[in-house]
Amino acid sequence: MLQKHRFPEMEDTICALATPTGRSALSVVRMTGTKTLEILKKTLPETQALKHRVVVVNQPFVDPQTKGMLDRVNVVCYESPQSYTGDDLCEITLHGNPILVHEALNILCSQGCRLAREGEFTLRAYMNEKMDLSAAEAVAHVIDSNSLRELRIANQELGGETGKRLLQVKEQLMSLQADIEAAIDFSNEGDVDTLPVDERMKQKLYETIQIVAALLQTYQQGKVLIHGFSVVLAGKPNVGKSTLFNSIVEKNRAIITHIAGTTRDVLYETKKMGTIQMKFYDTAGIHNSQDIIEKIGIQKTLETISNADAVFFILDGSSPIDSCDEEAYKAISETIGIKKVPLYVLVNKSDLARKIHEKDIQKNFPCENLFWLSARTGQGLEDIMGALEEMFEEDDRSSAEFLLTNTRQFVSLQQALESLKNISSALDQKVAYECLSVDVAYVLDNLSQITGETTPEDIIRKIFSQFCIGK
Ligand SMILES: Nc1nc2c(ncn2[C@@H]2O[C@H](COP(=O)(O)OP(=O)(O)O)[C@@H](O)[C@H]2O)c(=O)[nH]1
Ligand SMILES: [Mg+2]
Repeated sequence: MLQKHRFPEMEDTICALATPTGRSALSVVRMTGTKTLEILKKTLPETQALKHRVVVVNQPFVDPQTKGMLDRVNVVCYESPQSYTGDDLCEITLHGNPILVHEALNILCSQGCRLAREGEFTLRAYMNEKMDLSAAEAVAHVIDSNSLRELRIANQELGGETGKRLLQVKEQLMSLQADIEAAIDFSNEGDVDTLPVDERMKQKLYETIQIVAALLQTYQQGKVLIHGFSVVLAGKPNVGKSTLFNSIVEKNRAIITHIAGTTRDVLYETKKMGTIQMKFYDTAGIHNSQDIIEKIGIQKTLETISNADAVFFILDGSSPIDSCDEEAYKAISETIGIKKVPLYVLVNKSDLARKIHEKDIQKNFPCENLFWLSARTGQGLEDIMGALEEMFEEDDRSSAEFLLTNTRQFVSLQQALESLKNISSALDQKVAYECLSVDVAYVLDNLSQITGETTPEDIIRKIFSQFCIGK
C-alpha cells in the first residue's frame, strides 16, 4: 500500500501553530510524533498525568532549560493511533499572543521537536491511513470554503464520499478483471468457441462508464462552486461590450470610446449573485485586425471564451448585421465547440432606432436566449441578469447530492473514462484478453491515484505543499 519509507521526515516530531497568527483570546499549538509525550512531560512539570483525550487545565508551561514559566495552558493528548495524525499528538492552548506562541514553539523545538512544514499534519494522517488522499484534500477544502453549500460538499468529501463512489467503480472493474482472467484461462484451454463472458463484460463496462460519466458531469457545477461562474462578453468592435461590462459590474472599469479596437486586453471583475461568485470578462472585439497588439488581444479573447461558463454575444442593434458580426459569431462558436456552454445573444443600443430584425438574428445566430438592451441606459439589463440567475436556480434544483470539485481528481477520472471507452471498443474488436487485462489494471491504477494508494510521491508532496502550516 502506502510507501512510508519514501517520507523519512515522518519519523520527526513536529509542532506548529494551528490557529491564525496575531493577537486573540487563545492560540492552539499542535505537536505530533513519537517524542510528543516525552517533550510535553518536560514542559509541564507540575502536571500529574496526561491521559488520552482528557483535558488538563491551567497548567504552568515551563522552559525546561531556564525553569521559567511561559504561560498557563490547557492541554489535550491523543495517543497513537487514535489521533488526527495517527501518531501521538497534543494540542496546547495558550493565550493568544504571538510572542508567547513563538516562544512556546522555540521551547518545544529545543526539546527535540521541529517546526512542521505545510500540510504536514494532514500528510501524516494520510500516510498513517487515517484518511484517503481525496479526504485529506478535503481538509483544505473545508477550511477554504466560501459558502454553506460548498462547505456541505467539502464535508462530504472529508467523510470519504469521493472514495466511496470510486470504490463502487473499482469493485465493478475488479469483477470485470476477474471475468477477463477467466476468459484468458478458457482460451488457453483452447475452448475459444464457448466463451460465455463477452456480453457480461460489455454490460459491466457499460455500467462502469455510466457511473464515471455521471460523476464527471457533476464537476461542471462543482467547478462553479469553487471558482465562480465566468461570463465572457464578446462580439465585433464597438457594439458596446465595455459599456455593458461597466454597467454589470457597476464600476467605471473599462475604457469606452467610439473608436474600434479600444479594448485590447481581457479585463475581469467579480460580482456576487445569490450564493454564486460571478466573473464577468470584457474582451477585445473580434475582427480581422492587422494591428499586432489587437491580434494578441483577440487571441486572448478566444482563450477566455474557451474557459467560459456562458458567453454573451453582443450585436449593435442600431446597424444591420454585417460580415464582421458573422465572423465574430463563427469564431466564438468554433471556440465553444461541442461544449454545452450557454450562448446569449444580446442586441445592444436599443435606445437608438432599430436596424436589426429578430428573424435575421435567428437566421444567422440561432439561439434560445435573445435579449434587447441598452447598455447606455441600463434598459433590459435586469432581464438578462434575471435569466442568468434563473439558470443557476435551475442548476441548483437539478444538482446532484454530491459534486466533484477537485481539478486533480477530475483530470484523473477523465483519463479513466477515456481508457474505459478504449477498452469498450477493444472488446468490440475482439482484442486479445491479455491486452484488455492490462488496460483494466491501468484504469484501476488511475482511480487509486485519486484516493492515494498509488499516487506518485511528487504529486503527494505538491498536494500537501498547497496546505498552510499547522494543517
Ligand atoms: N446609444 C448607445 N450607444 C452605446 C451603447 N453602448 C455603447 N455605446 C457606444 O458605442 C461605442 C462603443 O462602445 P464600447 O463599449 O467601447 O464598445 P466595445 O468596443 O464593444 O467595447 C461608444 O461610443 C459607446 O458610448 C448603447 O446602449 N446605446
Ligand atoms: Mg471595449
